Amino acid sequence: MKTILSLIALLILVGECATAADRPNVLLIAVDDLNDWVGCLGGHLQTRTPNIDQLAARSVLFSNAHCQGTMCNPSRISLLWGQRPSSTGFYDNHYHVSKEPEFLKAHVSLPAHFAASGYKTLTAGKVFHGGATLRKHFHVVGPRPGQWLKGRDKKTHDKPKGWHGTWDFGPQDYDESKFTDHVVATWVTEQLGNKHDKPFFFAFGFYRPHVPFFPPRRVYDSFRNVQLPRVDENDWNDIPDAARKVSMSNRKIPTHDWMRENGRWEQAVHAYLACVRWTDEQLGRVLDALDNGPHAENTIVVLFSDHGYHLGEKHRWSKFSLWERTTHVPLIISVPDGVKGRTGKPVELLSIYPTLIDLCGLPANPRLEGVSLRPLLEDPKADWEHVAISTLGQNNHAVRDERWRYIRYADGGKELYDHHTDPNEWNNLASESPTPSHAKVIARLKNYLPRNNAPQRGQ
Ligand SMILES: [Ca+2]
Ligand SMILES: [Ca+2]
Repeated sequence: MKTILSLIALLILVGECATAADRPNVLLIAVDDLNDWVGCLGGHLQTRTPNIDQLAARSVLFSNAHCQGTMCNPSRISLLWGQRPSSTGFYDNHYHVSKEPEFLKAHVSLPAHFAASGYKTLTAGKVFHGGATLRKHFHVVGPRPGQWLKGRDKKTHDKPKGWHGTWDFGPQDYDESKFTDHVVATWVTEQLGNKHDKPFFFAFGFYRPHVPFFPPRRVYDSFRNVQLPRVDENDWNDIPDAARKVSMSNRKIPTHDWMRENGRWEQAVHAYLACVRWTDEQLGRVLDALDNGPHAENTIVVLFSDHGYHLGEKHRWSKFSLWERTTHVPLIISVPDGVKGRTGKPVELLSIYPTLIDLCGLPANPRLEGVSLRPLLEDPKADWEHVAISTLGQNNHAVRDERWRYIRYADGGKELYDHHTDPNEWNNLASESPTPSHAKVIARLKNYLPRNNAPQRGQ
């Protein structure tokens, strides 16, 4: 009897191993602060991203994807733990999960979920913001060389005092192989060329185009006569006070007036475009390694940015807003032998966690607040009843559907934009007394506002 039980146990074990071995690998690629200045999204006519575009061509491209937190830390916590900022209470960059042992005990991160399901987990570069808890989530931790290379990067030195230390932009002249994203990409390519004894969950992140916008001079010089984004001089006349407050609170970032008065707008746009191009080159190295390596046929690839970015649009810079320019992100998912296409249905980065465990056949996590994107991966034209919600600070939210953006601030301030007629969000249709049809849109979208309203952690 004992022998039979041992045999059954062995068969179950063999069965489980066979199942785990058959599961696809996952390559999750984060790009920091990349807006829709990507060829396949058409955000800037001069942007050059052939590698992102090639990945999109063999994937499903989500052209109406949005972040949940509107800066690095809350966005990445939301994505990696599968909950909204209004549930996690992580709304800002200064306070990380590593300071919350109870949160870490009570919630399972995306990589930890894969590790618990028999996957080998690897990481490099910027995936978590901060990263103090990396070893709890990944078996193998590669290089994380930092946002910039102190001692090598050449500062421009003419920025006002009080700006965040990373705020700088301009070409750099040292050896390209020393640039942080090159170092990360090199390590990733080596890992992708290796055989692994288990399926892998591999999450890595590029630092550019986050500030400092420091690309190699070769790449910088390949752009000429850059075009500036369009701005409506009177844009702020119809926005509520709360919008001014949340988007211009002291973030130690340049004002648009400073950029213009000091003649630096064009240089910053130029450097950002060059950083996007440089990052795309590094992505190309990684995708070549995947395509030419042993995992080409059995790896799900996901590429996303943690939030968008303003380069003067709506008279402001950086992230930290509830407007399209901040919330809209590239999101591309490639499934082996999967459907290729493009969808404009509103989707959230929050869906990455449930989608990946769905595609890989892993157990559900009841804490997740997002929905799996599998229906759209199988048919990009499938019916889709969901909206995308973004949050900035406690109880300020934006709701995006296929056509509209509705913003509701904690003090009751409102904005409504019609993307069919106003893709730049210049005309606030909720400013005074909305028309009956606009009031109807607001009433409908209001229903999607999150029910949770967690206090900010770390206060
Ligand atoms: Ca970021
Ligand atoms: Ca306006």
